[in-house]
Amino acid sequence: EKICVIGLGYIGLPTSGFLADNGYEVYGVDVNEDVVETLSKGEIHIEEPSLAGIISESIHNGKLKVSTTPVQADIFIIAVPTPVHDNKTSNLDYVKKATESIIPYMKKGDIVIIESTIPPRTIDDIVVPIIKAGGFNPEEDDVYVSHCPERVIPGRIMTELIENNRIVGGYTEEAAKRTADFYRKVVKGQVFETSALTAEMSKLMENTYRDVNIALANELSKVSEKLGVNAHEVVKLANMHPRVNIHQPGPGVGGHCIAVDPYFIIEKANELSPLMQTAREINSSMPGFVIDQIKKITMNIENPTIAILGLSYKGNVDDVRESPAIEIANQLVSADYHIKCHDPYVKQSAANLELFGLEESLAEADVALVLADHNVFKEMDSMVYVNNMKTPVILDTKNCIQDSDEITLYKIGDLGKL
Ligand code: SAJ
Repeated sequence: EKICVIGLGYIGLPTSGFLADNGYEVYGVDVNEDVVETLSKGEIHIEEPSLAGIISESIHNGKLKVSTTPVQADIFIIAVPTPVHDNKTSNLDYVKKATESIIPYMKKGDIVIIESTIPPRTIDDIVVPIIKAGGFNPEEDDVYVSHCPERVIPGRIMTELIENNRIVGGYTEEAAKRTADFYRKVVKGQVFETSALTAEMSKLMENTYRDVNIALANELSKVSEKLGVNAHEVVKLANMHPRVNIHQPGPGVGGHCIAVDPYFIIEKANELSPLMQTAREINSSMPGFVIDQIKKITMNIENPTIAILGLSYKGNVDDVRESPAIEIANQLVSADYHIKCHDPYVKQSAANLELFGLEESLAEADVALVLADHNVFKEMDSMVYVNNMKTPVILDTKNCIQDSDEITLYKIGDLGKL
């Protein structure tokens, strides 16, 4: 069977490599010529554990071919971005264009799978009409259209692609069955069949569940600061209860999924989703809360210099999309702080901020602001702060830095003592 994957980003590229590794003849398509050129040399343009080896091997053994235009195939997998506009409504342009782009290459009996995260009813109201306009009749099962939402977590994609359970929502029952049978051949997790709408909604609720729970933890950190209690200790102890799982407070929610997906539900049911909307507001307010904490810590320092450690949206990844750290850095600059950023994963071009080496960023700094829980920061000896900074004061927003006698360590939501 021949598979054509549209979109070679964080989902499409690992999926292409994974399927090629499973023996399929895979054609990867991306509109970005630079991406296609890099990949055709067997190199990759994103950072993800174990991905480089699989791509290089499948390009060199010919199982994976890349191009800027689709080819005829038996299965089409669409994995393109679904961002939100500035007003937080969904932008489905890439899904529409990708679906249109495969029409000339489709034949009867083909399976079309949308893996991108999409608002409820997108398969029924947007994808299927495009395919019908292309001369097919998915109602009559002359082609099979399904939504199988990706559920992999950056940093563990290659493992989760194999291990995770999958939801397959078919436009028809037969579409669900055929699509699910395809995934059953390659994944170890269970594959559940349902309708397209239920699959769309289930995926969105997974990420919304996380967003709401993280908002609860973030609200706790604000309340804790007012009450002078350590939020992290509260979370740890409350979570000893068998039915409680409070999430971790932090500088906000980043990445291209959890900070975006709730809006796909909100736009369809605005008046019925106050909890989801408030969760978004709380999480979006966290960069401002971090700035207030920096203001408190540097109250008595003239022209303070802040070393920012970590710009990606979470630990051990290079992705800065929707990263609260970038927003915090920019807000500090606007508030006339002198900042020096360091992130061993992030490329200067992606961050749009000047980046320094670790010691350079700490040199002469009054405060080190930790915004990502990279392992290298967790494992760092506290003498690195002592030896480089003007004063070894640290604000750890990710609860990942070990305390020691030589440093003054503050955690997010734990400045009550100041
Ligand atoms: N975060 C917190 N506190 C927590 C957990 C996370 O502040 O307790 C923050 C992180 O620092 C980060 C953001 O939330 O900024 C999101 O991080 P994450 O690691 O929870 O999730 P993502 O966005 O990397 O990936 C999520 C995953 N969804 C779920 O776990 C339900 C993943 O399985 C999805 O495939 C992915 O979204 C996606 O593509 O939709």
